[in-house]
Amino acid sequence: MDTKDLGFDSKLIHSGMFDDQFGSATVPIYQTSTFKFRSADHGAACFAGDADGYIYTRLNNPTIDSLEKLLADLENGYRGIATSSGMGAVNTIYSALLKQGDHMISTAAVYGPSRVVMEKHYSKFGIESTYVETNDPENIRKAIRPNTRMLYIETPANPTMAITDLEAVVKIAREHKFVTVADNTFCSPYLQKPLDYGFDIVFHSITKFLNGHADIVGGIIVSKNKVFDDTLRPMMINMGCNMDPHQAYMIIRGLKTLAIRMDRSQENAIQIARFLAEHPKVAWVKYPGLLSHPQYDLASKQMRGPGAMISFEMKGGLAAGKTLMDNVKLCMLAVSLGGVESLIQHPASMTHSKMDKEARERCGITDGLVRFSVGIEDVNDIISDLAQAMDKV
Ligand code: LCS
Repeated sequence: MDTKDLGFDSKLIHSGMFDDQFGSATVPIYQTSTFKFRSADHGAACFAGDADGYIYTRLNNPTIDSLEKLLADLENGYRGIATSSGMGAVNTIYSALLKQGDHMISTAAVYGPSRVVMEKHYSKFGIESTYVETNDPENIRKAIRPNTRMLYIETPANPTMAITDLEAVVKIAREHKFVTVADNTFCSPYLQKPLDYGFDIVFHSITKFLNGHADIVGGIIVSKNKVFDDTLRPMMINMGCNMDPHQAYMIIRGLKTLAIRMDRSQENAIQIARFLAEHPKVAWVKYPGLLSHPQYDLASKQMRGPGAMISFEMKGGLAAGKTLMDNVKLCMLAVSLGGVESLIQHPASMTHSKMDKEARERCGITDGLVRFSVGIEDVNDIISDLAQAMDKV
């Protein structure tokens, strides 16, 4: 069945499926490291790319293929490349598309390790990078150098919730002919599809909303065309950051409920954001579904909904934030995000602690910032939990 024209929710159930010999209603788990060739000629043809056939799971595997096709359908792309983690996806992209002497422009408040690995490790190979507030496209123009080859954005950014205008930045990148990459982890393709705006590559930490159950670490890259896929895939294979087939199965299973999970966590998030915005101990709330978000209109234009991630600043700064986190009971004090369970964390001491304080504050990650990933629990229970923890502050 051609699934390309199905509605998004139908794709979640049917894309990537294939008929096995027993008529399995789910994608079977091919838990094997290697595949038998029918003959020497068949093996040779598989290696030459002239025969349908699998070789070795680091290169390809039917269960992983199924996930890759499913994500390509969801993102309206050419093909997916599954990786062992979101950082596996980040490193595949950096390594495959940048070379010595190249320069990359990126969102200032990008996920900490995506920046750290570039500044600490890729710099050793002569790759330069500049971090700007990409929520103002003019900052990108100002950062362009003759050797700029890539624009790498995260929107909404983790954890400032700053939004980058997909249409506007693609226009700049096209004028200057650099590759565009979007980290779509905070939205999932249910809420936002960067390839539809002309981006070349979109990727996710699959660990988050896509898998949705806090039990897998993984990543996925989707390219808009074969040329990018042909450049990225050998890098993933040769770096060895492939996914395991059992993980791929679990993610396919989790993806079936993506739409209903996103809808419920987003409904909860809207109510929680309003509760926080009115709370006397909260200095401000950044949530794309609140009119107070400086880019509310842009978010409404390019995102199908405001999502389930909220950032807020406690009036008492670091101490107040820590007291809040020490007192939540239902909401888990844990990093990661995008699961069915509500997770709360403190970026300055956790996800972004490896950034120096000055750079962190320059991109809006203040000491009192709290990041909240809203789950699908009963919203009244979440609000009661936050309220009792706020009382302790
Ligand atoms: N991109 C974003 C936006 C992320 O939030 C993360 C992980 C990654 C990439 C990397 O993915 P991973 O390798 O972990 O699958 N974010 C985390 C966070 O906010 N807390 O813990 C991990």
